[in-house]
Amino acid sequence: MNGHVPAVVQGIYDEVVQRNRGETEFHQAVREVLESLAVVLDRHSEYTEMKTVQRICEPERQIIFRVPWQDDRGEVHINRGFRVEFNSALGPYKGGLRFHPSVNLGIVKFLGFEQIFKNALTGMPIGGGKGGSDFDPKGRSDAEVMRFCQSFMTELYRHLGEYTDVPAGDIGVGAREIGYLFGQYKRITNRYESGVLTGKGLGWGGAQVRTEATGYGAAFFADAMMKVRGESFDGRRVTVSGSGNVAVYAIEKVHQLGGRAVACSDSTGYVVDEKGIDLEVLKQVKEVERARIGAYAERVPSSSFVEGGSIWDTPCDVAIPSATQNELDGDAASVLGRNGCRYVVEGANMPATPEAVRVFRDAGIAFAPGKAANAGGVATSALEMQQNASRDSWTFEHSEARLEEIMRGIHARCHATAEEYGSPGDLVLGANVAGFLDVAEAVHAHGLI
Ligand code: NDP
Ligand code: 2IT
Repeated sequence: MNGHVPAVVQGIYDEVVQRNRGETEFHQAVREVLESLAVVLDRHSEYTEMKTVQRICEPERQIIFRVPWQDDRGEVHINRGFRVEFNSALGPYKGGLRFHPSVNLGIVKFLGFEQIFKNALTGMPIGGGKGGSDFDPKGRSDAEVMRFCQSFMTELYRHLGEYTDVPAGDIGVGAREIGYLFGQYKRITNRYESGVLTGKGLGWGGAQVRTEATGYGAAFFADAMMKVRGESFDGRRVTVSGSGNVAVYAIEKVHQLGGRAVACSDSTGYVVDEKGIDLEVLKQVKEVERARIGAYAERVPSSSFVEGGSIWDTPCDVAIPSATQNELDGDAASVLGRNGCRYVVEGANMPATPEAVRVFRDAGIAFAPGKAANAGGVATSALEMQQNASRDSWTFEHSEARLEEIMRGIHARCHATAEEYGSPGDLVLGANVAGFLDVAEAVHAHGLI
């Protein structure tokens, strides 16, 4: 572990590594939280006595299952499905499903662990969980994706329920997949249980602003960070990695708040457009055609495509990494700093490596961790559950106002908690401590379970 950490925290970390061999992303996520918790354990001996931290580090349930399906040519494929029901102290397990070839148990556990504290920060009654599969949706037809989703849900349904476990989207899972998953759940259970999945289509139980929520929320969070320093998005250059659900709507809100997003990416490379990314073209390329990012540059003369390479070489004032974990390392962080970047706001989950976060700290770059800055997605999922439970649907304006209020509230709480615990401006510590305190209090109240 880095920095000074008391023996008790080091011991908990060593045990997590020992019990979860090879799950490096999970170790990384646990370590980052534990490094913040020494100050809490100093004030709460009951959490040490009752091994509250150790219990939170151990998932309540981990489900791994076979997902067989047939492609359009009749070839049989076997994928692996996961659902880690991490913690239900604050509500039913809640968190997305990721379909990406890199998915393994360690990645699902890191995401589920982060989700516990993120969900607590939203102030909504939701526990933490995550799931997914190593299925690669790229290049697959709608019919193949549908058959995969049906096979996946044929096992997963028995573990779900609006009061038990409520999945949503993540990488590779959007409205199309949620539709197929919901259809199969309904068919097997013979129940129209709207609240069992979030991110549904607007015509059948989905909520306004859920599609936009994570990206909009990250931009609202960045705006709140700037306001504390007497600054704003006005005229600022912004780079946003990825060009999926989070990135597209982060860019949209950045533009609405007066900033100019000049670059975005996918796994093939990045585009730079000094005029500001044209969202109509980006949405057409990514949401409608599901094409590669190079297609943007073919259509927009003011832009250029850089194959491979690092989007973080593009000078900016604000960086919003919104693709995947560990996409921004220490070297990229140094380049950002040298080019004058002042704010880094995580739209993705854990996109900055620990080395990158250290570089930001040393360079005085304001940094927001994903569990705070990207909480707008799951918060709006909880609003979707609330609307489903009351058989109501809110307007776009009302839903967006709620989202903005929640994001500014999370920022204020992380900021205040960092001050209260002696690390002013450290939003990593503020988010970890504030989220942990809510979860730990509930865990403690429920007795030794
Ligand atoms: P999408 O599948 O919509 O988009 C993902 C984007 O990131 C794509 O542009 C993709 O490029 C790129 N990407 C993914 N994996 C890699 C990789 N290994 N290397 C390079 N690029 C990659 O996912 P989302 O936008 O929903 O999710 C993005 C991040 O935000 C994830 O970390 C997710 O956990 C997090 N998040 C998502 C929320 C949501 O509501 N959707 C809520 C909170 C966090 P390509 O298409 O080429 O693979
Ligand atoms: O990482 C996340 O917070 C998500 N993928 C969204 C989870 C949700 O349940 O809306």
